[in-house]
Amino acid sequence: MKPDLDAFWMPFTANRQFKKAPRLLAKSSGMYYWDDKGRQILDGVAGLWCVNAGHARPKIVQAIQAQAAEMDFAPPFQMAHPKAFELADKVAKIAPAGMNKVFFTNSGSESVETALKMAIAYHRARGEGARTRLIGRERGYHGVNFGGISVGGIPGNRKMFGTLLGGVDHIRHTHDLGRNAFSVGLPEHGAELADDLERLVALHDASTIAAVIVEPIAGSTGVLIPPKGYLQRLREICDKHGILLIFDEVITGFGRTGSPFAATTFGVTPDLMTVAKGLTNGAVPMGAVLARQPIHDVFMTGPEHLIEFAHGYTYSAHPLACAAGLATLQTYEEEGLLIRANQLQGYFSEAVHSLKGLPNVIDIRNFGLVGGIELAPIPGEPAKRAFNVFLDCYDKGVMLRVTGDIVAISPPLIIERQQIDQIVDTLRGAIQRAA
Ligand code: PXG
Ligand code: PLP
Repeated sequence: MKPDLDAFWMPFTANRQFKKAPRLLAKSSGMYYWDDKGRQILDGVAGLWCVNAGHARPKIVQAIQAQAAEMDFAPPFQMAHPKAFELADKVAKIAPAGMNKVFFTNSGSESVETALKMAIAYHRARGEGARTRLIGRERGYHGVNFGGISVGGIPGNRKMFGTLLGGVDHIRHTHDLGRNAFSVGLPEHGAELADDLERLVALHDASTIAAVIVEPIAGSTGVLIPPKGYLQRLREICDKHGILLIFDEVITGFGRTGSPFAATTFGVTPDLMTVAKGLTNGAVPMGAVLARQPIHDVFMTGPEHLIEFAHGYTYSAHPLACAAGLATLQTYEEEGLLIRANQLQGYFSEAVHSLKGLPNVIDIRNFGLVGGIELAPIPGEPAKRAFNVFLDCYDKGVMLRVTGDIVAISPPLIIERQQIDQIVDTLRGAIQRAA
């Protein structure tokens, strides 16, 4: 039976285009989707950067089924259930050393709001209540809630929504085609762009700044890889001025870069870290904020019967999400998935860079199991060329993502070499046809 498509106002979708030619997914397993007509589609983007272990993994499916039957919901305020503690403990164990406090949310957007509030409240609790300013980065994506779009730097996600949060500023982004086009792995040039934070410190004074939030690799804006030494430099400047550093690892978390978190891969430990997506393999919505112990401890004062941090969601640490998260981490561990991107990145890198020289390909960038191919826009019609490539690939049985005129690849971490070839070959054809 064909559903009536009218009522569902689709998120981040060209609704009218979609409803004229719907792309309906009906089933998933491993590396594949099947559409409503039974056509097989290779998943080149892990759903939406989240299905890191591949689809419908048996342990995760069973864990969710069993949990739904055993206990559907437990209130997370002043009550709890054992799996919440178990999952927090397991997440802390794979996190960068010292990031051992875990606050659960239901999405990346909620994780971002939570981390921003934690940062401001932390300074206030320490007696530096003037540190309220939040610094983001141009082209950053931090979800869609008001805090997230305020520190975010994607104009299209901001311009419709008024004045946003006050007291926010942005450092420059690191995208530099002039110096870094077709870099393999980390770009050479641009560590000095971290010094842009010094400009904002000079303008606002460090005593007014609570935190800086960046994605270690910017995903949603089109796969921007940090220049060599950039994140280290940002960490040093934050330390120098007592500013908290927040890494938004919603995409980079859970194996995308070849270790559990990009913080580990790049050897830079933030103060707070936001995660979501891969935490439950996308099977149940869940996010989290990881905090360094001393940040948490600042809150743990005052009368013991009083709530220390006035924040939380009805569905924080939802039992289904916790069950899915535990089974997900177990699957990652058993199959070595959190480091598998390391083993495959050489092959993946050569494959995506083989697209160099095709018409309109103006940059290719990659790290771990994430790749971005930037196309020259059709004059006067920005975003159309990449959208055509996306539709063409989908038609040929490969699902990718596009943002503006950039094509993103971020497959499940279980991908095999010949599936990497299939993605790249399909993309090659589509880019040629879009010329
Ligand atoms: N931070 C980052 C770094 C993200 O990538 C979020 C926060 C928000 O997470 P939720 O779960 O609220 O969506 C994200 C999400 C894309 C795309 O097309 C990327 C995301 C979401 C939707 C689309 O690249 N990332
Ligand atoms: N709006 C109303 C009226 C509510 O009562 C609540 C929660 O109790 C919320 C919003 C927040 O919902 P959630 O906790 O799911 O984020």
